[in-house]
Amino acid sequence: MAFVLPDLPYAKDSFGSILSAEIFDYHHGKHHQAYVTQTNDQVGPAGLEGASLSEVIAKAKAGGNAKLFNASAQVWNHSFYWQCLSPEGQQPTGKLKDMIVRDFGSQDELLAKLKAESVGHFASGWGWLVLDGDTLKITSLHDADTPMVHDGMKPLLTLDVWEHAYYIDYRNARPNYVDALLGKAINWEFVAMNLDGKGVSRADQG
Ligand code: MN3
Repeated sequence: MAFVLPDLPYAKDSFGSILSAEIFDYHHGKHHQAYVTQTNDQVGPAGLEGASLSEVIAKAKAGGNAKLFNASAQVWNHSFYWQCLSPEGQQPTGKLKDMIVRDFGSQDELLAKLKAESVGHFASGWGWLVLDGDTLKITSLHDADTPMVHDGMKPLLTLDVWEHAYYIDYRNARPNYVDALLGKAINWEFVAMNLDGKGVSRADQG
């Protein structure tokens, strides 16, 4: 069974000036689609027909198949990223809010650290908020690398900091893109749901 491009969980024109419909046309419709196509083209030759997306990622990593790892991990990373965004401007609440205060001191401090990590990440990659045991941690990963192949990294929230994620709307100004998303466009309900440690399953398929 071939992997598919998941639908966006919102209308592509619902973010106003934060993210334009045009950026979704390219980022979701072209970039994410290309990773899906590249993955499907390589699954058969790699002997992984019928494996789930997360199994393909794990086996490509273990087998040193960098080309398939990069394509398949990017399918998963983007499927997760879209769900981390919301046009509704939420705030963390409940257990997640308590954990943020416990581990970072305040929500502002969490956002400042996630911004610094994401903006400071050299070249292409992803900023991450992950769960390590019972502790919230901030990190970033290069290129297509993904938390599921690292111990102590249960995915909670990601920011795509590849240039293609922001260049149409923000040109080179990665800090403005990160500020806009963290300030106005994070789906904190989705982040809180991932505290169950099952975040990988929410962007898996097959
Ligand atoms: Mn991207």
